[in-house]
Amino acid sequence: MSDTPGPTLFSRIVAREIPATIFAETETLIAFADIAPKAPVHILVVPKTEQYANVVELAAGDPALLAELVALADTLAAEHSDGDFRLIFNTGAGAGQTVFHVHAHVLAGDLKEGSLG
Ligand code: DGP
Repeated sequence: MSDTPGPTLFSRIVAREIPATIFAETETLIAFADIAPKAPVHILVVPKTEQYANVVELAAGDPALLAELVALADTLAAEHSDGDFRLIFNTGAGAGQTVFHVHAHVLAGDLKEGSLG
């Protein structure tokens, strides 16, 4: 969480300090299963750097990395579903963001009732 000192939860997954089902890893990104899936395919795609808290900061600070993230989301959706997917960036606590290390929810298949990431 943002006010917890030290590495973010997702940095701890990158460091393999917290186990996760990892689907892809590049020099800059990691993708793993969401612990509480809201659809048959629910993958988080996360920049390894924790310097960007949300997608607005990422877009301003490193648009090429944002483009890489979107391309990896597309690849994963093609691998794990029919290629169609939702890409959700909860931005701000009021919008449901709980981990302040930018991440995209890649959702494919029918959403669980009332769920949008
Ligand atoms: P958000 O609410 O947009 O900040 O999304 C955070 C997501 O992170 C949420 O859907 C649940 C997921 N999550 C929380 N803790 C863990 C964890 O320890 N492992 C994994 N794989 N996902 C987690």
